Amino acid sequence: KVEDRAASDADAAAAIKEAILNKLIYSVGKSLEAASSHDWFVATAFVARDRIVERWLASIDEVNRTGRKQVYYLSVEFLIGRLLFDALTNMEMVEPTRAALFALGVDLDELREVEPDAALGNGGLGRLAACFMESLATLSIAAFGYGIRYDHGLFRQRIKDGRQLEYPEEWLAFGNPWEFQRPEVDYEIGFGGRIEAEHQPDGTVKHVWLPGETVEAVAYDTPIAGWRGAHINTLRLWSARAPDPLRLDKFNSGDHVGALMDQVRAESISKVLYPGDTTPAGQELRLRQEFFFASASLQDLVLRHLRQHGGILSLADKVAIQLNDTHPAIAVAELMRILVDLHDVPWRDAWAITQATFGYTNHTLLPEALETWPVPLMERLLPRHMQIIYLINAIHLDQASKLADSTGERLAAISLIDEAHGRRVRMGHLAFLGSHKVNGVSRLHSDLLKVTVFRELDAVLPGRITNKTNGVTFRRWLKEANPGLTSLLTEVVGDRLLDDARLLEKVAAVAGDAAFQERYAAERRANKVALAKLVRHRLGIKIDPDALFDVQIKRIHEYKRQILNILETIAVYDMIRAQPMRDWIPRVKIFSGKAAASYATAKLIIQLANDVAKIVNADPTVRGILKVVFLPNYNVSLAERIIPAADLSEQISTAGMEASGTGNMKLALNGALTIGTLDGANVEIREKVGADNIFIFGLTAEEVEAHRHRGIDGSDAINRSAKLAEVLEAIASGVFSPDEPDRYRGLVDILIHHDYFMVTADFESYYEAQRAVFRRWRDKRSWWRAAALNTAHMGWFSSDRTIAEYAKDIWDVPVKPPGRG
Ligand code: 26M
Repeated sequence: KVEDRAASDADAAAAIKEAILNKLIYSVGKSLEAASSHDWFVATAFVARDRIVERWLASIDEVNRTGRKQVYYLSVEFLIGRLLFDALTNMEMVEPTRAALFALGVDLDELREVEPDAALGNGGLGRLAACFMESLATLSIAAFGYGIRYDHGLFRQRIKDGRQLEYPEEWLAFGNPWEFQRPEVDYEIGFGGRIEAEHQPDGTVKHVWLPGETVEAVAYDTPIAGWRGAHINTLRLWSARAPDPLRLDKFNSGDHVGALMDQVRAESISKVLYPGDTTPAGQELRLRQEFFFASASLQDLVLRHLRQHGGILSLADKVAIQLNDTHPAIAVAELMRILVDLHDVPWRDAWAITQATFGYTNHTLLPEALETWPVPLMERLLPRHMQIIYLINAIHLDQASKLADSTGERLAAISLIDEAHGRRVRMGHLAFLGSHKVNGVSRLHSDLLKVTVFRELDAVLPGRITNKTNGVTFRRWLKEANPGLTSLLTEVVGDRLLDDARLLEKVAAVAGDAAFQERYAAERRANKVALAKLVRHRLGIKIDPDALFDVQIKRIHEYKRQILNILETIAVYDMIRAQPMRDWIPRVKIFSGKAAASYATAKLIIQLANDVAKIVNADPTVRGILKVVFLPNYNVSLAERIIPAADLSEQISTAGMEASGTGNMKLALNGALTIGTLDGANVEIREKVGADNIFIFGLTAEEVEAHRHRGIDGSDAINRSAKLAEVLEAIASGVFSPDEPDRYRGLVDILIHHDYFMVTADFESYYEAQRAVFRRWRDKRSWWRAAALNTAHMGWFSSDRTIAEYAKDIWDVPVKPPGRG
């Protein structure tokens, strides 16, 4: 048996080696001698892609033959990262490919680093979409992801003199081996123009939209392989083109720039990802992006449905469309236009089909992040959609006004038009009305939806709001990121670990076992050594792999409270300076994350972290007991390096403000203990891992609300905490910015007088929780037991579980779990 296995592995490696050489020569056009790392990467990617394509075509064929229901996931962001190891892992090709390349004198792990990240997303929302695509394929659900093929993904971050600088991102500079351009799949997307009303003989009116401008959407397809390659789905991203790219008349008359104007205007739509993750951009171009991809996607799926099933009236039986936040919410009006204007479906039937087809996922409660568009802008850019929205609203308000307890105030709150801020269309309300199910992304968040943004809509349309707690794909975030730990876990739970993540529960039985703990800790240490090497290489900072790695990695935001973490860092720094010879426990504070370019306070927080790092790391009295590291340019690939090496996971948002979090899940899965508030999915993580194996502190969501009612002045909390007062005084007086002592005055003033995010209110309890972390860390047996129990109990947070719930409760499609054979 063992010999058979070895022989077939050798055969597999030999076949892959031949295939790679073939690709290198005939598809890349390079000789063995001339090939660069990138050439080898492309050749290897092509070999993996070939295997995927075979199954892809089979999957498409199967779906067509059976005519089963299709899921469409509409997302303006897909934060994919690299794809090579996703492809190799899920096609079960990693080891033979490694051997094949080795025989050619090439190191697979070196090739891995050559691939640029596809960073077509800002943070959690975009990464969730990428995890979902993988789980959809893993569960053999027939699904498409629809999004935008941005020429430039999220900006590249550099830190200069402690400050963030943004540079354009160039993921397509060397081509993209994973995608297939489909020039024949293109749709016209209209903007502006006017409506013609044609009176029909039967007394009805037919509306014809005559756009003043059109842009073309061209499809680019990337196959997404599920675990063990059983099913392959398509990620279809749209790129914008001008219908008439060159105005020859202008060119010939010498106006060379004017000749290209239309092209530039059209192509600007898919040029760049908007970099704000919670502050709506509010510009016309953003609305154009949203309509562009929503319309192209709907045209595409309606055409597919008509080809497969003949008539439009069966749409809701065969199609489920999930709106990833409100960014594609205009699709509700666009589907109504397609049904009513283009297919003559009566309004009432069209509305029933629309509602039965759409589901809407909300990802944030932050008021400033809820999308609204000015009515005049909508009227100018999408005049027919604006009419449709008015009609949806009129019927909706009419129905609601007949309810017994209807008041003017209630009607104003549920209206699609916000009249209080200069007439704006509420996209969240449109998505809510147009969907049969609306979900939040953690239990707490879904509960809060019902008492905050959608309070009145929930009263009028009860039962529509449900919960779908987020999850992450364990193929990427366990196996690919942490292969050593995964092997150890597989020994314990068996090799069906990635088929059924709940098998991880078996790890609980050995979590207290000394021999197991030793091996678990050894895997973790190897990851820490690797991260230490990366930090040394990139920043020239030496960190001790035996120190506690305390990690906060996420977008920089006031509500995520990186500043609370920095305040505690400074408090510890002060203590070490006061008593340098005590037996301090070495600790490394690791920060990584980007700030929206326009978010001045977030950028100042980055600078503060870097300034504190500079002072602390250079202080001889600290002697390396405390190190502070800010790793620039946080992205998916860097996350894959940091997460397996983290001991402590900082999830310290103001309670009630982080919808879910997903980094929290990846970190706990890989054995970091969480220090966190009762916010987002932390609440459910505590339930699963047990209150003894997580460090919870701070105000609850309810208490935050009550506290805010009493006022948001921080002075009282500061007066009660000498430590906090001392830290704030140090920052404000320029201890960390000697070159510009007033640099952080404004930041400190916010905390003293306008502490909306409750940093001062939570400081003491956070500080105490950190001390509890240290006490636990001193008892290594207890620490590793808790870490192993975190891994053991995180199985529920697999995105396979999340997607299975969507399939059952929202989409009504069957799932087929993966498995051998
Ligand atoms: C809007 C307009 C213009 C430009 C950008 C945006 C925009 C982009 C992303 C607004 C919000 C965006 O994302 C919100 C988000 O990422 N929410 C996060 O979703 C995760 C997945 O559900 C949760 O885990 C996080 O808690 C939540 O913050």
